[in-house]
Parts: sequence; structure tokens; C-alpha cells
Amino acid sequence: MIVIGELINGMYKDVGRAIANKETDIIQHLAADQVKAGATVLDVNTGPYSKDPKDDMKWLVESIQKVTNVSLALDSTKADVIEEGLKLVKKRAIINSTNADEAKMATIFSLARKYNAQVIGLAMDKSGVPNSKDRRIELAATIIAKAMEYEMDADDLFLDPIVLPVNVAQNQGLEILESIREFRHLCEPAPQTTIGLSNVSQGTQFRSLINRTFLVMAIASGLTSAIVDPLDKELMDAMITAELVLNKNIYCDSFLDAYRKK
Ligand code: THG
Repeated sequence: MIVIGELINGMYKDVGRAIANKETDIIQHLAADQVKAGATVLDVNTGPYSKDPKDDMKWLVESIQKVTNVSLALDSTKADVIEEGLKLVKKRAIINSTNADEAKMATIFSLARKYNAQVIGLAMDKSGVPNSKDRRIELAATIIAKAMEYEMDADDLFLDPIVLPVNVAQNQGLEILESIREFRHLCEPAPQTTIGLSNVSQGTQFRSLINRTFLVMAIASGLTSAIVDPLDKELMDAMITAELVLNKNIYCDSFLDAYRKK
């Protein structure tokens, strides 16, 4: 599993404040802690309240890269904010994200080609997030076709079915899990898949329990990466154990420690 740490996101009130006040040490601790906990990529999102998202993205990328050398997932709906990050990254980045709209895909896949980045493709378009797995698959296929036009390798594309909160969209869980399974069969080599896991538990009680239960089910459906809170130790233990049971790691009595040492 590619573990994308979600915590550097201005959506979190304290992180939003740290961004507004340019508190470098808070961001750098969040970066270092997530990597120590097993994140191999860090999501970077200036958040909804940023007054100057381009400048904030630049500052975030520079601050993070002073303390870690992992890849960054540049998370913004604005292509110029993403490009600000792409100009600075030392490792190959993931663009988070495009959707299936023609104009958006053209902009994002051009950027991906220019900067040799990987891309997350959201299975949604102008009319929003679909309700059915069939429509999600159609939109995913549209994104794959466009990625091919831009000569991207399929395995540099991460398809995201878009996870919705279980308290308001309870019938979507199964549609999402089935989408993950089917996305993998859309082309050869198979595209990667990802989800914003914490979306599933927004506004609920027992967030951690809901997150880890859904993550295990998604891994069993073939998920290859996820945007998660890596500081949730029980979540990470469940992920490692799911991969063990699926024969992706070799069993030993200390398999949790063995995974973490790797
Ligand atoms: N797909 C892709 N990228 C994404 C998402 C996705 N990026 C953003 C998001 N979804 C994934 N990251 C988060 C980060 C935080 C939360 C959920 C998803 C979260 N935040 C608390 C909340 O809203 O309750 C904030 C609480 C606070 O203020 O402290 O749950 O789906 N490609």
C-alpha cells in the first residue's frame, strides 16, 4: 500500500492557523511524524481559508522538504496552485487531482507531462459525484482514455471513486468498494486506486473504527493506496494485517514490527 498522509491540510483548524501564521515548526513536525508513522507520500492542501494559496503551497512544499524526502501529493482544485508546488518538488509528485471534465483533464495531464508527475483522477464531473458504480466506472474509463492520449503510464494514474460520509450516503459504501475492484480491470497494466479514507467517517461517532473497517474492506477490494491519518496506530495495524492476510507480506510472529522496520 502507498500510504498518503492526510494531515497537512488547512481543513484542520490548527493546521489552517499554522498556514495563516506561517508556523514552520508545526508543519515540519506534522511532516516528520507522518513519515515516521509510515506515510510514503504526504498530501499537501492549503485548505479552504487560504488567502494566497499559491504562496501558501510554495511555503508548505519548501518547509516540508527541509525535514523529509518523501513524495508529495499536491492537493488543490486550482491548477496554478498545483504548478507552484510542481516547480519545487525534489521527488516525483502526485497531482491531486483531475476529474473527468475535458478542460480540467487537458490542463492537468499537460502539467503531468511537463513535470513528469503522477495523477489522481476523481470519478466525478461537473454534475458532481455519481451515485452508482456504473457511472463511476464510465468516468474512470474517460480519465484513462485521456491519460493515454497524453502518453501516461496507466500505473502512474490513481483512480479515486470518491468516498462519501456513511452517515449521509450509507448506500454508497458498496458502490465504492465495487468500483475499486472494477477500476483495476479497465486497462493493462492496471491503474492504481486511491481513496480519501477519512471522508467516510466525517460527522460520525467512532471515526477511527469506521475508518479502519472501511480501509480493510477497500484493501480486500484491491485498493493500492489511500489518503489516511497515519498517526492512527490502530488504522495502520489494521492495514498491515489486511495485507498480511492477503499474502502481500510474509508472516512472522512480529509482523507488525517487521513491517514498520522495513
Ligand atoms: N480524494 C482525494 N483527495 C482528497 C480527498 C479525497 N483530499 C482531501 C480529503 N479527501 C482527504 N483528506 C482529509 C483530511 C481531513 C479530513 C478528511 C479527509 C477530516 N477532517 C476533519 C473533519 O472534517 O472532521 C477536520 C476536523 C478539524 O477541524 O480538526 O475529516 O477523497 N483524491
